[in-house]
Amino acid sequence: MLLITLLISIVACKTESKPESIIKEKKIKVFPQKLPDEKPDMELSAALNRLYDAYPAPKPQDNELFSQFKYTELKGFNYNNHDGTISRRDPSKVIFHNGKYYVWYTYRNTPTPPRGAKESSDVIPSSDWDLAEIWYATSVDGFTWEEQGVAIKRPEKPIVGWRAVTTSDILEWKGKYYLYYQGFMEASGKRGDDCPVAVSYADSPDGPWTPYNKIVIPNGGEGAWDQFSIHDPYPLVHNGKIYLYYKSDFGKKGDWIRMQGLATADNPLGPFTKNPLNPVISSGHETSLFPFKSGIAALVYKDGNEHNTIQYAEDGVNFEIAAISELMPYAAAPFVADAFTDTKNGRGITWGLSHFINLGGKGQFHSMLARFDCDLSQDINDPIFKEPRVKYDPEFYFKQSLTEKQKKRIEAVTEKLRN
Ligand code: AAL
Repeated sequence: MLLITLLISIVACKTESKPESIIKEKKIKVFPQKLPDEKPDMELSAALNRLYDAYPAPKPQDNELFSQFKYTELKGFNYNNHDGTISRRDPSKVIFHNGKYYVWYTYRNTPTPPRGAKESSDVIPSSDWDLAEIWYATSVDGFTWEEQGVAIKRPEKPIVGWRAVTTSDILEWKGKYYLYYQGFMEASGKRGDDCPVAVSYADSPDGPWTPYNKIVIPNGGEGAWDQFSIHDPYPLVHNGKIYLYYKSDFGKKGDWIRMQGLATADNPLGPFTKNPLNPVISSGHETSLFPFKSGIAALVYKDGNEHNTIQYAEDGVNFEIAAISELMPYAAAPFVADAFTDTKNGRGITWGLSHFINLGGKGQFHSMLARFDCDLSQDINDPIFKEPRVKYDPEFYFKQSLTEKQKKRIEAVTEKLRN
C-alpha cells in the first residue's frame, strides 16, 4: 500500500510539475518596455536582429555614425549675380596648414552658361564642369573664404585634361601635396561624362603644382564597369597605403548607374591597383569617406538603392550600412584631420564643404559651394545632430509638386472610376 501511495505521489508530482515545465519551455518572452542596450536572448524578427547586428547602436541618438546635417552659406565667392557664367563645385577635402583652411574646387568662368555637347565649342561649355580649371581658396574660420586663384590650369592639347580639369581631391604624403583630378579630353556629354584621372604635385598647398601629365587612374578595360569614367578621386591613407576611392558612371546614357571603386598604391604617382571586389559601394555619387575607429566610413547619397546612408568598412573594402540619414551634403568635402596619418583610431568629422547644383534654372545652370556641419565624430556629442527628425515646413513639401503629366494621369484614373 505504502509503495502504491509513494508511486502515485511521484507520478502526481511529475504531472503537477509538467504544466509548469511546459509553460517554462514554451514561455513566450515579450520584447521589453525598456529598449535593451544589448541584443536580448530571445527570438527576434529580422528587423530587430538588424537593429542589433547592423547598426552601432539600437537608437540613432546613440549611433556615432548617425547624424543630421546643417548648412551655412559661404562668404567670399562671387557668382556674377548667378547668371551661370561662374560656377564652383566638387570641392576637395579641406586641409589645415599654417593656420588656415585650404580647399580646391572646380572653377568654371565662361562667356555663357553650359549649352550641351551639341552647341559646345572651344569657349561654350557643354556642361557645368566643361572648360573648367582647379582653383583654390583659404579661410581662417571655415565660413569666410579668400579665393587664391588657379591651382591647376588646363594643359595644352593633347595632354590629359586639355579640355577640362575638374573634381579634384588632395593627398598629403611624406611632406608633399598631390592633387588628383578628372582630366577631360573631350567635351563632357559627347558620349558620356568620360574621363580618366590625372595628378599634379607640389611642396606646398599654395603650389606651384607640377603636372604628372600622365593618366594615373586609368579607365577600365573593354566592357568593365569603369570603362568610360573615373570620377571623384578621393585619396586617404590607410593600412600604410594610399586608398583612392572613385566613382564610375555606367549603364546607358540618361539612365546612368553610379558606384564606387577603390584603387590602392604605395606611391602617389602609382601604379594604382584596382580592388578585385570593385565596385565596393553600390550607390552614391561624389562619395566622401573618412577614417573612423579602425576602419573607413562613407557618406553615400544621391544615387542607388543605398543612397542617404552612412556606411562603414572595417577593412575599407566591405562596406555595411551603419546609419540612414537625409538632406545629406552633395559632393561633401569634409575636413578630415586624420585623413593622411594612417590612423588606427579615426576620430571622424564635424564639418566640411559641399555644393548645390542646378542653380539659375534653364539656361543659367551653375553651382555654388556651401558649408555643412554634422556630428560624425568620436570627439564631440552634439545631440541636435543626433535627432532623427528633420523639421520641414509645408512649403518644402509643396515644392516637390506634381508635374502636369502626373496630374493628367491621376485625372484619368478618377475619370475611369466615374464611368
Ligand atoms: C560631379 C562628379 C564628377 C562628374 C561631374 C563633375 O558630381 O561626379 O565631376 O564628372 O559631376
